[in-house]
Amino acid sequence: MNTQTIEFIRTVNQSGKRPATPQRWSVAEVEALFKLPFADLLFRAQQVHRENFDPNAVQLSTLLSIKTGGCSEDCGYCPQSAFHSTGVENQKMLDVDVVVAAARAAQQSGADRFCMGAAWREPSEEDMASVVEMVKAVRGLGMETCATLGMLNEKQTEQLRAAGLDYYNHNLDTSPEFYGDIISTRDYQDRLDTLERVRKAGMHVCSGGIVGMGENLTQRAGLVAQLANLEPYPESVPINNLVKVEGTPLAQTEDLDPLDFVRTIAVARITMPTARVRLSAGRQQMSDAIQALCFLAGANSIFYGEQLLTTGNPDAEKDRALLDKLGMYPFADKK
Ligand code: SAM
Ligand code: DTB
Ligand code: SF4
Repeated sequence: MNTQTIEFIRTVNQSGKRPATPQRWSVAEVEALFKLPFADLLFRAQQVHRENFDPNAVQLSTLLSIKTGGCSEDCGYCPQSAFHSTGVENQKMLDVDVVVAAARAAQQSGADRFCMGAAWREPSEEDMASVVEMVKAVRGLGMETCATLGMLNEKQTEQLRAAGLDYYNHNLDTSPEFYGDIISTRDYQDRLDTLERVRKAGMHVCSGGIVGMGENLTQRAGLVAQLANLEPYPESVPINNLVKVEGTPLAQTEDLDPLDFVRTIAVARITMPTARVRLSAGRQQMSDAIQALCFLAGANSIFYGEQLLTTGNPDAEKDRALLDKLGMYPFADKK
């Protein structure tokens, strides 16, 4: 690494706050962060984290699949794609009262954000009518609302905003260079366009990606650079570790070294200082020690509850025990 890059990294985000002129990150600079000695990387990430957040507080977000399976996209990682035989069935959309009951249960168990996910390329007009009702009802419980429904047009982003949707999740998933190896039914620009419409409508952006799909380091850095260079960068950044599902094209992918997953969290924290960085899919397969390192690296949000969309997640009791063991607590009950 040349001295200029090291100096650059050293001075990065010293002010700690979302800069007036957003920091632009080249892929090479992000890659240089990934290559720092582990202790230096974690130290810097922890510094940035402490400048911006209570380092012991974690946000708990519960996911619910409101429409499962049968998706017309061919995302290579996804058990819900109709292109893959994974045993996930094409189900109809849940009724509004079922969704509200699940949100209430999540709230009682300590979640403060509720995210509704649908296996759609994009919602239809009829779908939107139900989702709008769901968002209004969940908002009415006093929870933060999030939805992930695929691509949206301008009218749909406005409908969701008017219904009270706080966050829209739409992941870039990987770098532009690797994207074509994973998905062929939509392109990168489609994702960016939806994110722009979400912003324009005034909603918060939740966007991240998946690591462990066989991408190389430059491609992993490319994903983080794309996210960090969005203007402004997302308020919420889920970092998923690929959950390998039998029947998907990525089922046999080699495991990512868990320490490289931790590095990804740290680099996301350094490049997006004020974002909620979510330690997302893949926690069920992770040891407590790796999760603890992720928190040290700046993760401050998790999916909470025993199910992600179609795959498992640690159960709530286990997570509460882990947080207790680490002296951590939900954002909502700051000690
Ligand atoms: N269909 C919508 C879309 O793709 O935007 C919303 C639901 S989709 C399941 C939401 C996100 O889940 C994907 O963008 C991807 O990042 C993540 N995801 C899906 N399958 C995954 C897997 N096997 N492992 C990790 N993350 C996964
Ligand atoms: C995100 O980044 N990860 C969540 C949420 N946003 C929608 C989804 C993870 C899905 C993991 C595979 C499954 O359970 O189907
Ligand atoms: Fe469909 Fe979303 Fe799965 Fe892709 S990630 S196949 S768009 S549900």
